[in-house]
Amino acid sequence: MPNIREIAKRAGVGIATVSRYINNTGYVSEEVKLKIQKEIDESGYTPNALARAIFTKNSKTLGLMIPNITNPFFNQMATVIEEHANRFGYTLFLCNTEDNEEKEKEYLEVLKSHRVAGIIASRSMCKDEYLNIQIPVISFENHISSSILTISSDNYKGGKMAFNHLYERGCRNILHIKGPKTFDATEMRYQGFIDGAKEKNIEVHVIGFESDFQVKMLEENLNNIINIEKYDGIFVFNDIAAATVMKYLKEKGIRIPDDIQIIGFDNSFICELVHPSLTTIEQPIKDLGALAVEFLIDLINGEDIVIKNYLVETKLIQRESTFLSSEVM
Ligand code: XLF
Repeated sequence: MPNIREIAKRAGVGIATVSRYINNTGYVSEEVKLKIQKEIDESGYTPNALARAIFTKNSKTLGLMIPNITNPFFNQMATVIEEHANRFGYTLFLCNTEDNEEKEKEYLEVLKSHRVAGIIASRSMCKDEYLNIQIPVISFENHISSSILTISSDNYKGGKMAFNHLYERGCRNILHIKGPKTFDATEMRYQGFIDGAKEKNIEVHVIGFESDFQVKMLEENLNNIINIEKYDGIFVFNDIAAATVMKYLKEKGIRIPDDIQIIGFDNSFICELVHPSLTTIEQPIKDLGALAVEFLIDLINGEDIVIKNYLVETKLIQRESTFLSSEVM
């Protein structure tokens, strides 16, 4: 396969002219364009993306660190981000970090070597690695530093909303299954939830899951919950974990919502797929994804944006898992 140097030689022009033509970055006469295109067509030359990145200083690719691609919320979010990035002429490198520090570090090196124009780091487990990076970065959820913009849902308010909903539905014996301590978002949900309970003078019980990977949740966490049947309401830190808890409850013969009402967090597509359908706190996935891409592209373009924590509103979506069966149509 010929390279750009050979194309330039065959067309009788300089490498810079071929680059200007390929990348559309400056004037090339119509006559020269035809000559270059003829050589490209005849030789089967395809410009290498990396070479193009070196020439133009913008590879038009973004790196997306996703912590768990098997979680429906994150696969929906990756789709939104990809679509939105494409609209701006960018393509995506998808890195599934599995909340693993080493994996994320390795991916970061790969993204640097491919000269991505910017990175969206979600739920980062290796914050220090981003501190002196020369590439624009946006963080989703886990706060990295005061010089990196963070986007997340208003998880605190969402957690409080979840408590208030269970309370309004008549639950008084409530369990919160919280997320791992390393997830800023679920720590905020937990805070909001227990503050809501304090305001109503209700004592709630809390247990923690160590990951949001379905198989691990089943194996490592659920069997440790003692006397789950004594609760009448459960708030689970995200939808995928809530679906797992629902399966566990059903296997024990516990009826949802008649015996236990349950609420998740995300409003991912599984809420409508499980039975009964799952009440949840919605994270506006489309807005979050679009915002992350737009802020990142602004940074790449050198625009002056305020670096802070951007919170996006959450909202209660009530479904059958908190309806008493007599109320279900
Ligand atoms: O990191 C949090 C925990 O799980 C994230 O927003 C999610 O809710 C996605 O399911």
